[in-house]
Amino acid sequence: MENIEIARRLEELADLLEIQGANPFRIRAYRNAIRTIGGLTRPLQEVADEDGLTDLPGIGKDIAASIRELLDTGRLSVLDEITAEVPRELATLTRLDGVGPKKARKLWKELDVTTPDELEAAAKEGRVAALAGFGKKSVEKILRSIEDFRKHQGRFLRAEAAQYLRPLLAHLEGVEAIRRLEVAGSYRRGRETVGDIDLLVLVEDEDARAGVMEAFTGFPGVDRVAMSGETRGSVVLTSGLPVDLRILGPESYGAALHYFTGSKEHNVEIRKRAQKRGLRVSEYGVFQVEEGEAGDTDPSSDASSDSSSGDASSGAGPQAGRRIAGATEEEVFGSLELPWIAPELRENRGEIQAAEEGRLPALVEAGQLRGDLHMHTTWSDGRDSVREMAEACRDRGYAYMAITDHSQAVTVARGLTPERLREQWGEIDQAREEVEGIRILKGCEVDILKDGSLDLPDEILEELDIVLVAVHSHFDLDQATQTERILSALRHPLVDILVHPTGRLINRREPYLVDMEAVLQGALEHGVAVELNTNPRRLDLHDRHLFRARELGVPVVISTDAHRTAQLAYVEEGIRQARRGWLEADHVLNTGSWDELDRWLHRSKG
Ligand code: DGT
Ligand code: CA
Ligand code: CA
Repeated sequence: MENIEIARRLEELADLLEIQGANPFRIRAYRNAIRTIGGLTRPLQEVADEDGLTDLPGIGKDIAASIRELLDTGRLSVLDEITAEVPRELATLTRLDGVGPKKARKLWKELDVTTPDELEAAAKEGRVAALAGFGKKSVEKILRSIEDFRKHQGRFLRAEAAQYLRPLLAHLEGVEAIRRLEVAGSYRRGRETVGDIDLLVLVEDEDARAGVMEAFTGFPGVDRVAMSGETRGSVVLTSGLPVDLRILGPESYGAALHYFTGSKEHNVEIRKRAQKRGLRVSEYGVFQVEEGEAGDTDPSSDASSDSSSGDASSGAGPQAGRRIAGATEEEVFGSLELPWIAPELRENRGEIQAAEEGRLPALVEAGQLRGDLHMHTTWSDGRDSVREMAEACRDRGYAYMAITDHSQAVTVARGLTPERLREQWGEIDQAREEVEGIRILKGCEVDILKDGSLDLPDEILEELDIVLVAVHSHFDLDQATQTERILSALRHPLVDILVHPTGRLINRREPYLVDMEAVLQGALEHGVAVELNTNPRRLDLHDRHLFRARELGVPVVISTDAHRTAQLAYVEEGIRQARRGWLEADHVLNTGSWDELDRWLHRSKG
């Protein structure tokens, strides 16, 4: 069982205990343990085998025993016990914005509400507003978050799906008959969330197929098998993640990889292009349309899409005609006189035309980043020290980095007053001496106050090497007010980067209402860069806005917003998103050398 799954179960347990009204110390102990697990870079199994779980901070004997039980059996008996008393769905209810454990308990005890559907019905009948502690405003908020919940239900953060998937991939990599193994679908295109996983495997020997299918459906992490055919299987993992597997032969592997990578919209455009050339593209290959055969009349409907057997060789079926390509993706694109197109671009946003005209972007790569310009330490809500963050950045090979703890208004994150910030500089100076080979910038993530002014006085901002600004409160202003608030921060002459510009939390919180076009224009006018925050829950800016920033010439900074050293690895998520936004190294400020960055930081602002 993966760390993240264990953390999930413990989180569910803590939520249910809280709803039950259990001892707050016990609940806090679980929450601390969950935080510890979140920060681990090694599998818990390994910790359990080598050092013992109780060596970890915040993990006592009882919780260690729970983790052991999960590792050994996949079950958690305390969770089973409590779900006999407290309905399990209530844990989901606490995830809704505006419903904490206390409110969930009240809804359950007094209205017998346990699911979002029941809550919605009760709210619409006015029964929720009648409860003590639920005002009209909070009911409206709850109704909105139920809508959001429905929109996202069943979609996994890509980064989470990646963790759930890892053990299955490792398992399949050990199956001898499998020559190639790739994840297609939205996952390969690098979307921030995925609905399911589309796995493709190349098996040369047809007789080996059954064994491969068995290895797939028999994987211990499979919760249930939805279907299992000769070339196609479908399972749901214990994490709830659905996974489809398709077994392919060498002649059609590339065509299938292209087809199942999608997107649907990209595929439709590809089929149109094929049609114009007297070709037909399907998941089996690219075929010459025979004389007298009309070919697909409607490229948006493809007869071949879900045939699982591959038994379609008669008439004008998907494998009729002379095959001219199919073994590799390069071959498929090549048969349509196109260069290979990176999966992140395959959203039908002009990539086929760009390919045709030879102007596909040279997409940015992780290795091109020279530094990380947004991170926290123990001075505010981070977990590691300035020095630890500096060493970790140096170990990643960065030339520069910025320490950017919160400013005073963000009290929940223990934001820094001017005095505390000055104190921190002492520690940064020390780290500069002790950690060689990396420039450490003194920065701050300065809160944009409700009226658009900044949370720290200019005297102190002037002394900083780099100034980040962000919205952390008053998310519910109307669009004109919110936009103006942010624009006034951009006009401030000492501001360098607007971070997590839309404030969204994927599947949890919608972006605040803001006119991003006006914000990007403002950033351009005032010489401010915009951040692509690579926290997998944020990925903010998202791809369309990155694309627009590129068009306008607003520099983008890719930063992790790490709150511990392990989170510096979030950069991979961000790179995918940047590529989906068509960004090249030149569009990204922190691909520049230290001299280039230094020059930019000393630019004169418009
Ligand atoms: P997801 O799973 O919702 O995150 O998104 P995808 O893009 O992975 O979609 P999925 O899993 O339904 O299908 C995988 C790919 O297969 C999809 O990107 C394109 C291809 N595909 C599936 N159904 C169709 C279809 O009806 N027509 C076409 N042209 N392609 C399809
Ligand atoms: Ca999919
Ligand atoms: Ca699928």
